[in-house]
Amino acid sequence: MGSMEPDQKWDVMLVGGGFGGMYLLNKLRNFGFDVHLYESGSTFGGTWFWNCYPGARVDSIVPTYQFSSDETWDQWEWSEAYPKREELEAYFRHVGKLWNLYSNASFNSRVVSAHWDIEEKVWVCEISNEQENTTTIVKSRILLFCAGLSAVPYKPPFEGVDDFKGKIYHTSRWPREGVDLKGKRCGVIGTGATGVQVIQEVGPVASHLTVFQRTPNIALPMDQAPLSKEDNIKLKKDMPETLELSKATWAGFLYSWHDKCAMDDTPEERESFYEKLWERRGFGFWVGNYKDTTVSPEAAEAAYQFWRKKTAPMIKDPYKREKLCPEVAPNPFGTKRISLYRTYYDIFNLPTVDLIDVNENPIHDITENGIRLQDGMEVELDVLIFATGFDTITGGLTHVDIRGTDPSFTLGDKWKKGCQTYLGMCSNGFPNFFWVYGPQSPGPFSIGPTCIEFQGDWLTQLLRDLRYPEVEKKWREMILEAGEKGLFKYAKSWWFGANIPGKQRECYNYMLGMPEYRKKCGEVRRNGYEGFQLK
Ligand code: N01
Repeated sequence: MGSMEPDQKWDVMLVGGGFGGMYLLNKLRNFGFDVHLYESGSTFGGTWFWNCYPGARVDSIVPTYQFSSDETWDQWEWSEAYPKREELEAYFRHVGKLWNLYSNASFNSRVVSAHWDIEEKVWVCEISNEQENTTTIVKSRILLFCAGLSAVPYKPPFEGVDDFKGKIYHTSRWPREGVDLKGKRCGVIGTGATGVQVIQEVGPVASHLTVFQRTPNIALPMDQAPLSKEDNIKLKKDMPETLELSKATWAGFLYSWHDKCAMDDTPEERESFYEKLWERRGFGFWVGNYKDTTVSPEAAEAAYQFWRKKTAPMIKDPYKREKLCPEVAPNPFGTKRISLYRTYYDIFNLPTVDLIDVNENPIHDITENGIRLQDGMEVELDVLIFATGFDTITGGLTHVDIRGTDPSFTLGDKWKKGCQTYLGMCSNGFPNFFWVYGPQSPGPFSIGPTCIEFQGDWLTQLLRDLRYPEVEKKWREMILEAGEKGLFKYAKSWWFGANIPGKQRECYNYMLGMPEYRKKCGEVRRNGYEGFQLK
């Protein structure tokens, strides 16, 4: 156990400094909570801090992918419809300063355990600072995790990893100072959203790139566009409607499923509808498609074959074409995370880029020179990049030693046979413990900030509504502390309950004077009658 921060006990402790942590820190502090945020990275950003691989950029369009409160977007300009992570980091710095969040946040601080103290009714949390090699113990009445969906990278346990003489990087732990890949023989395992982005960047600079694909990505063209000053003015002008619309749509995008089923239209009508969607680019061909696209096998197949017809001609080599756009859909269209590409398919036309289907020829092991495949072929590499994703959704909670009222098991143990939550924000047996943008929430099926702000507002209201006993406790502590001062406590007076036999002897009065009392009551009123609730 590490050292205990003297008298450090928060009302609310936030874990994670991305959209969720920042939003809740600002919100809860404004409502008078004594709140502090712990982030394992060295600044705000969350997933955008950690995922600093080449080519990382958001694939949700910016009017929706940002905080909604006026002051945050009013003073900020985006340079592209889908900004790079560097721009997102600058945005988080802007909001961190604007909301003055830095003073209530500790960085390089990873929460490694959180145990509920049944006697004291607090969470006792161990925080590790890997840079300084220290651990600290902090207590908090409420624990609120904002670790997101992608906190814990996944690296498949290939044999021989330690033998490799070259460099190995996981995209989510990419060195912040960057890596020079020019002239290097690179291998990328994984073709998810991250794989697509990293392949687009590595392909043109590497002397050779080998992509190890298990499942082809059904990627759609990104409707990227530079945003001028005028575009930003228009975005701001439209913001109130944009926010209204994104609250009303299925995933928080600015479009929703079409109100028809695919087979309600004739083949010609369908073709013309698909063409229109395709022209718009972006995720429209997914979540703006016929409403039964992810429900009806015929609808999914029709969408897939249209996608294939558009995509296949981009790839010259017939082998790569069939691997990237197979005749038989790898999954029903739209049922696995679709990505947005800029140059992904063109990259495979470079003579220096190879594609290996690991279903056909699986990775056997990693050798000192590279990757050995099942058939004995060895792909020699200088750099091996794992774009193999995360222990997604639950990892951010289950990889922390979180123990509730029964200390014999962790939250991860509880969920081994299936995830159990209420409203996707809390789990029975773990009191005063919540999370946003996590298991059993709309998380991955929504634009991050849209879901986070809704859950953040809901939880803030819950904490405000339920904290009445806490304000009462604090008021009592303050009254008793003031009563201890001076000599009043020595007098046998009714002020201190001394006149009634058996009555509790304590201070029954506010002793700091009327001006202070007026000030305090004014403060409570200004904070929305903090601590009051009418039934
Ligand atoms: O991870 P993934 P990701 N052998 O799990 C493959 C968000 N995101 O980091 O598909 C060979 O999607 C695996 O193969 P398969 C977004 O929500 C957003 O790409 O399982 N291959 C897959 O191809 C996204 O969905 C943005 O068959 C192996 C890949 O590794 C989520 O993060 C950008 C393997 C992992 O893909 C995760 O995306 C990036 C093995 N043993 C990410 N094990 C933007 O906003 C795994 N794979 C842009």
